[in-house]
Amino acid sequence: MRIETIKRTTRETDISLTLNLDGSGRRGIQTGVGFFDHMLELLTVHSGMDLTLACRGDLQVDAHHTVEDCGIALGDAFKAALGDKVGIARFANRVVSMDECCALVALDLSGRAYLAFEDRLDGRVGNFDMELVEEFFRAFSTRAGCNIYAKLLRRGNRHHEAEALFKALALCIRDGVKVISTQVPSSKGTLS
Ligand SMILES: [Mn+2]
Repeated sequence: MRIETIKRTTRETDISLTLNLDGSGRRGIQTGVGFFDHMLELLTVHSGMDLTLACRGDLQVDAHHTVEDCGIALGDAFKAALGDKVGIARFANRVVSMDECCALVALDLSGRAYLAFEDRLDGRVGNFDMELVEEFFRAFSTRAGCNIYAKLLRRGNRHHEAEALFKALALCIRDGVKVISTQVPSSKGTLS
């Protein structure tokens, strides 16, 4: 079973998270940041994972620690749940349009952490700073040990930009974690 539970407590956030890679989009997400909850729900639904996540963060400061630490916890759980990666598809890429916006994401579950995030997002949606989209992607890729390339092919409304990026990442995860063989998909024989 590719399931992992993480508890992570710091002076800035207190997180409980359970992730099932082979789920059906079931979710219970509460971070205290409405727009971020919306993005994590999209990520869950479109990836086909199950995710329960409760975070109590220092929102009196801002949403930065909450978003970053949820990315860390999700990345840790994802890496642990993926295990030895035997048989996974590993590579994925998706293009997702969202009204006037369009996002491209490529994913390699390589074991190496690298985020190439091509756009500078700014401004706010609700109490969510758009620059936190990149922070989340970076925290996730760093801790999951994966390579993510993300680019908005067409920009527009901030809500749509974030949504297109999260949906494209979700679909890449759906494709990348799929078990399609009995081999580790690497000429080195390992993706650890
Ligand atoms: Mn929306």
